[in-house]
This record gives sequence, C-alpha cells and structure tokens, in this order.
Amino acid sequence: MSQRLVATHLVDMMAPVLVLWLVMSLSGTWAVDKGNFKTCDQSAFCKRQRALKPGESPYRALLETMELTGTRLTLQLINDNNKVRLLLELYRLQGNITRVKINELKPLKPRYEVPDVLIREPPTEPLSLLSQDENGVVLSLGSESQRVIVSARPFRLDIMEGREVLMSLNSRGLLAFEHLRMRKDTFSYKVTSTVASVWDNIKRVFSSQVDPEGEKKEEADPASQAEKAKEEEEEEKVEAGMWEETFKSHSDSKPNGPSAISLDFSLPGVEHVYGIPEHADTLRLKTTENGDPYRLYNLDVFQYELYNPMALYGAVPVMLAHNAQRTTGIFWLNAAETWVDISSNTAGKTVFGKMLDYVQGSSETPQTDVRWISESGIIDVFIMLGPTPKDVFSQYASLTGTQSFPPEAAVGYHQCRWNYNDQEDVTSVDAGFDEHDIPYDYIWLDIEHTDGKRYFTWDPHKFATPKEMLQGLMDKKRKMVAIVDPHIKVDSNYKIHNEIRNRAFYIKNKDGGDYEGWCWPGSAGYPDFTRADMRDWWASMFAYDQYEGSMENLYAWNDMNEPSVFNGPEVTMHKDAVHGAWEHRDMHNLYGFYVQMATAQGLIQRSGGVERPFVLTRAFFAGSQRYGAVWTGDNAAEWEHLKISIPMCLSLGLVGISFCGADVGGFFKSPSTELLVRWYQTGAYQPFFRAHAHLDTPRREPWLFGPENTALIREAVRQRYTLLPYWYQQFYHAHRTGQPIMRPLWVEYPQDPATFALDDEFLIGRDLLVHPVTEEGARGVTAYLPGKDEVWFDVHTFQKHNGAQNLYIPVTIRSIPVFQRGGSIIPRKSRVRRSSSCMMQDPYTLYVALNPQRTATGELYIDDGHTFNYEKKEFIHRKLFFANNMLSSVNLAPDSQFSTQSWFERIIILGASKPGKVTLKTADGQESQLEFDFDASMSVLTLRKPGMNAGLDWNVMLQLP
Ligand code: NBV
Repeated sequence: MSQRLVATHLVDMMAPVLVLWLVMSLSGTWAVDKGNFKTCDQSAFCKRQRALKPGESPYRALLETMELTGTRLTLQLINDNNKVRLLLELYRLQGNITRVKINELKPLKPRYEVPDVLIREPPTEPLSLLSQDENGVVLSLGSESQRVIVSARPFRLDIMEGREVLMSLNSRGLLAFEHLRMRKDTFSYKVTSTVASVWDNIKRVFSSQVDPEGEKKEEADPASQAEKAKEEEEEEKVEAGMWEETFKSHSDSKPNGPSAISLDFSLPGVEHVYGIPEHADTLRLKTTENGDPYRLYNLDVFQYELYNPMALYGAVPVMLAHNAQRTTGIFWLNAAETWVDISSNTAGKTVFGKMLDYVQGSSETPQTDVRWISESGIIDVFIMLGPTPKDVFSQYASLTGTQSFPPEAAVGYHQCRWNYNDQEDVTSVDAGFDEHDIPYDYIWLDIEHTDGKRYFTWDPHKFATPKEMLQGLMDKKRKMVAIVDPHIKVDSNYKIHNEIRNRAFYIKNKDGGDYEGWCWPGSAGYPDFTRADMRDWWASMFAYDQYEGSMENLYAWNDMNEPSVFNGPEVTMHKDAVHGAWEHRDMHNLYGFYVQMATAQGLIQRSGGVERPFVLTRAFFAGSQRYGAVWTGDNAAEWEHLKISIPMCLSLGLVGISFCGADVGGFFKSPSTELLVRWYQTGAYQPFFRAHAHLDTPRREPWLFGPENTALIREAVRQRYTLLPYWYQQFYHAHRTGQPIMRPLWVEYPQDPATFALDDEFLIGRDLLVHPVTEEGARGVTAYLPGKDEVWFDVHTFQKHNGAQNLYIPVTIRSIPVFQRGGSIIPRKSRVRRSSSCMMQDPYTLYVALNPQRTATGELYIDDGHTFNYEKKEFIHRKLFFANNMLSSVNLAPDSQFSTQSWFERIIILGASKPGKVTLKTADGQESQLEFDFDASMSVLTLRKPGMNAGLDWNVMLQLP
C-alpha cells in the first residue's frame, strides 16, 4: 500500500472511534460503558481464584527445608494436591517491616519480579529462632517483642506483638500459586506416547519440586489416583480461560498459561481499611462480598462511575488498616492485573447490633479479611507494622521513596483546557488573568498544539513561534506545560517515530513485530519504557536542541499512559504484547510509572541536573510520587465528582502520592456557575490546583461568569497564593519524610473513631482543617473539629471553637470553611501578585494560633524555589515557637547557606491577651518596641511591621500590663 493509501485507511479505521468519542462527549449522558471493562467473572484468573473458598489450605510448610542465615529465612511449601513446591523467603526489614516473598521453587521459566519501584534493596535485620517443633517455628522479629509464627500444617503465618495477633497470612487458606506448566493439549501425556515421554522428561527435570513421598503414595494408592484424575478433569473445565481468553472481540493468547497468585490476610481488631487507589470511591474501603473486588489495572475509563470498585488510570497496591490502637499496611509489590477482596465480620452490623453484642458480651473481635489476587509475577509483600499512621508512611517511604519536591510555581494555580487554540489565544488568556487580577503560574497546552498529534512538535500554523510565546510568559514569570503522550504516530516523516523504530525501542506484538494500536494520531507505536536505554533516549528528546521550540519554562504532561489503546482490549494494550523477556501482562501497571520517570529525567537532564522538573501523569504505580504529580483524570462537572475529589486525593496521599488534584470545574460537561465557584474553593485547598475542560465544553476562564463570580474565584485563588509558604513547606516535609500533605483526620487523631470515615473534610499538614462546601445550594456545613484538648480558629473570622465537636457553620457562596489548629504557627504572604515567582522576595505574615496552654509552634522553609540546590543545603529552615509570652525563631539548619530579602510585615496572634508592651530583640542584641493593635472581642493581637528578616534569629516578647 502506498503511504497515502495507508493514511486514508487509518483515518477510516479511526473514524468510528472518534465519532463515538465525540457523540458521547456531546450527548450529556453520563455513564461508563461497563461492557468495555471486565468484571471479575470475565477475567479468567480472577474468576478461578475467587471460586476458591476459605477452607483448609493445601499448602504445608516443609520444616526440614528451613534455612536461617542471619537475616534471611527460607522454607519450602508444598501443595499437597499437586505436589508443586514453593519457596518462601522471610525478611525482617529495618524500620518495623516484614517482607514475605513466595515464588515457585523451580518455575518452568523465571517469573516477573517488579524492578525499579523500590528505591534500594531494603536493608534487613537479624532474625532469630525462638522455638521449633514439628508443628512450626517461632521467630523473633527484632526487639519489639514481635514474633512470627510459621505453622506447618496447613501453612500459615501469624505476626504477633506480645499476646496480640497483628496480622495473619493464609489463615483462611487462600494462598494459591498457579505454577507455570506445559500446555496439555500440545504436551498431554494422555494423547500420544511421544508427547507422553516429553512430559515424563519434564517431570524428571523438575522432579526435585515433586514430593517423592507423595509421588510414591500416588502410584500405590488408587484413591489418590482417582482424586488426581478428578482434579485434571476440573482443570480441563477451566482450560479455556487458562491458555487463551477472549473478551469482546479480543483474544489473549496466554502463551505461558495460568500464572495467577493469591494470598489472604486477616486483620484482627480492624474495621477500617484504606488505600489501594485508584478508585472513585469513599476513603474507607468497602467490603466486596456482594460485588466485584476492587480492581487494580491501569485503564482509560471513559466517563467513570462513582462509588465503584472498577479500575481507573492508576494503581498503587498498598492498603492501610487502622484502629484506635494501631495502623498497619500491606504493600503487595506486583504490577500485573490485581483484584482485592475485602470482607469483615462486622460489615452490615448496625451500631445497635454492635452495642447489643457488647452488652451481651457476645461480641467477637471485629476482623477484616483481605485477599489479593494477581494475574502473574510472584508474591512479594511488605507488611508495615506501624504502629502509628506516621510510622506506616515512613515505612512505605523507606521502600518506595517520597514525593518529589516540585518547583514552588507548580504549587500555584494552573490554567488548562483542551485546548488553547493558538498563540493568540494563549496571549489573551494570559492577559485575562492580569486584567482580572487573578494570579496563575502555568498555562497548559493539550494535544491540539502539536503538528498532527506528533508529540515534541508544534502545529506550524497555530503555534508557529513557540519560543516567542514562551518568552512572553517568561517575561511575566509564568510558565507553560505541554502534553507529551506515549503513543507515537507511525509516520516515516516523524523523527521521533523513525528513531524509536530504528533503535527497536517499540513494544513488540506477540508475533515479534512492532506493536501498533490506535490512538489520537491514528496508528501508533508504544515505546518500551521498561528499557533503561529507551528511557535515556526519551529523556534526551527534551534537550532544548531536540525539542524544538521548547524553553526552560516549558514543562510536561503525560496523558494516556495506562497505556490507552483505543482498539485494544479494555481500551489498553494486549496482555500478550512483549517487552523483551516479559509479557505486557506482567508489568502493565508499571507502564505509566516509567513514562513519567523518563519524562522527569528528561526535564532534569535538559538543565544539566540543576532544575527541578514538573511532570503530571494520569497513570501511576507505587513509587510514582518520585516523579511528579497525579490527577484524577476525566471527571465531570457534577457535584458528586467535586465531592469524590476529596477521598480520591486522600487515598493517594495515604500511599505516598501527595501531589494530587482533580480537574477544577469538571472535565466533561459544563458546570453551573455555583459548581464552578465551589470547585475553585475546594481545589484551592488541594495539592494540585488545575482547572481543565473538555474540548467541546464552552469556555470557562474565571472571568466569564460576571463580576461577582470572578471575584469569588479570584478570592479562592488568592487564598491559595497567600498560603503558598505553608503549602511549599508541606511539600518539603512530604519530600523529606513521606508524610501525606492532604491528610484524613484520623492520621492526626488516630484514637478518635469519629475521624475514621470522613469523606468531606481533611487536613493540610497538621494544622489546617478544610471542610469545603460541596453541596449545591448549601446554607451550612457541619465540620467535625477533632481533639478534645484542641481549639480551632476560623481563619477568616478568627473565631475560636473547641474540639472535639461537630460544628455547624452557616455558609454563603463566599465561604470556604478553614480552621487553624490552636498551637500552630502558619506563615503566609498577603501581597498576592501575578504569579508565585513574582512573590519570591515578598514579606511574610505569621499567624500564631495559641492553644489553651498558650503555646504554639510552626516552621518556615525558604529556598530558591526551583533548583536542586536545597540538596546542597541552600535553604532556610526555621522553627517558630511561642511560649511564656515570647515568640522566637530558631535555626533548624545551622549549616545551611541561603539568605532571603523577605521579612516579617505582620504577626497575628490568635487567642492572645492584651500586652502592655511588645519588644523585639534581634540577633545582634538590638531591642525595639513594636506597635500593636488588640481586638478584645476576638482576642486577636496584631503586631504591625516587626520588620525582621525571615532568615535570622529573633524574639518578640509580650509584656503584660
Ligand atoms: O488530551 C485530551 C484529553 C485530556 O484533555 C484529558 O485531560 C485526558 O484525561 N485526554 C484525556 C484524551 C481524551 C479524553 C476524552
């Protein structure tokens, strides 16, 4: 076929997809087409595994095979039904983590072990044997009176602290390991004698994994032979789904046959589990007994439905379990399609029922049971034993790293739509922000900016002089993000495609050719980002001389990296596509992680390692926090979508991904003005703050809804900018420690059950509590203010409220209910300018909120806002504290070097009493009196123009009259 013909053919093939896309987007009907995505029943391995019911496990630990060498315990397990042996490895890791690995002892070929997600080989600690008999062994897990009991018949593991069982593995007997095998219809020993001898040979080769005793018994014992025949018969019945599987018109060739794994975990005393994003569901996970399990399989789900366990764009296989005494976590390191079942013995019991149980003394201990099922790979699970939520975050961060520290500008406001049409459009939107006095930092370009969906290029007519455009933004200290998707147009005139093809960097199809799928550009190849050499090459494409028209204020956005393949099964890649030695099946959930990794690497490299990157991704996995931000994909302009943005981002924060946001305004459909305003008010208090809209929606820049609404949106965005010092400090902390930025209340109040299932409010860091208004026509909201010893100050009125209480707050359309915790000090900048970069040297205002003990603490972090020089100690980090009527600033980083021109222009002390005089003492010993105002009705003391430099030591003393 000539090139022209091919092109016409492609356009023909694409047309129905695009038309469908367009019709659905315009037609206002909101519903995911569930038929496009598998249920557990339609996913052969999930169905097979879920059919196994709790009962006696066929697995037995062969204690005589146990080896304990310092920090590593190994032990063989045998499946008494098929005699296949597994190898269990157990490690105690530093920081109260236990790692359990289970693989086949001698797999027919290696099974996939997830690379690149752990930041290093986790350091181990010694394990010691406490006791052993024919029933099992007891090992000591470090010093914390923790033990693990390995029971032999059936095999199970119990992790204990003192007399308490923290977690049990395989206690319900659901460990399953589909061993790799030869296909029977080709190699069946029943069929021909030649093949029978092949099979015999294979059996001989792998005889070491067959229990010799069992085998002898089998030969002699007709009962066991009958049993085996029955099993084989059973196996035949499910054979269809084991060696090939079809879904709609797609067939999966499954060359390796069945390879699923599964394991159950019991959590005594636990009624609340969280995490395993991404799902559009409540923060507290639900039991799944009456429906599908939660699914983890990165998918481009068109018009996703809410309160549903269906898979979405990203997958982090980490679950947290919490009760008032302890928080633990399970990290299931597997990148294949995964399903998670949750059941609980208290599910469905009413509060009355539970009370009755309690009164009658018949209450059994509440327990949550979870079960993980993955299609391939091995069992590699990290059990994070807390005991506090913060410990679990540190434990998880020690494995997969922390949130990357973004440029400060990325913490500001982002203006996006699909699409800004041309350079003129960009210029006029940019000017609109100035005209309406609304700050913003980044304007975004979606796929239409490219030359025919060829990423790294510009449309020659609409974006003819990109550098001019970027320079214009740079002059205003603003930046741009351009989309770079991972599907590459198959076009021999496109440099990127030619290079990838020539270097053989494309993912292959099952027959060995380059895998091709349909996406925005028509026929597209998908670079194999699992290869380090491919990633290096991709990164090199961001060099200024490669990515023509790019400049240092251009950043990147990776969309469609699940990967999305319009004509693929479930709109994604065929599982039998090939990445070198592995099938796509093995690492599907990692693809997006690698795309963002390579893109971030590119942005770092183009600056010679100096500048921090900013990359937004739609698909993600455990560890994606290291490479940038995540958003919740294609939501809709509906109130329920606004509401769900809270639990969706909270769930991501719990598993390390702090830099999360949802499309402000909703992507599909057009928001009412009230919804748009409420969404800005909510988004202003979420970590990633970006407005975005679908191509077919009417324009919705903030000033298009009349002056009153412009003012409301301006106010919300300005609140974000005044709080940037606090936000930035939260990012610094998240980067250093792995603690989430946007936090569920239970993270700070772990003993208060009233905080365990809140979906409509959250904390930013420790000190700001936000209960955005997410109900249409709301006249008031009820916020739970936690902590019986806490007080909370309304940040707008300074009114003080006691915790713990449900506080009804009357609201108007202007209200954004936010409270500062008594006992905290929050820095703000009250002079809002065009962009965050314009505010770099501006003065600070400190908000000191006193607790009932009349003390408060806080921090101030300052650096250059964009380079990696903070790693070379070029920053200011100060502790601020108020006690004994004195506010002081002390250096938390004495050996760091950085100076700032910023100074303190105001200090506002909430919950203060009136002083007689206020004296400032600076580091050089100088003393001066400060002017102040005191509002007796609200107990607010304002120190005017104290004037000291933000980077130096000082004290402010309040002398009582
Ligand atoms: O690139 C176009 C859109 C983008 O605006 C959106 O944010 C992504 O989530 N993209 C999806 C592709 C198609 C959406 C229907």
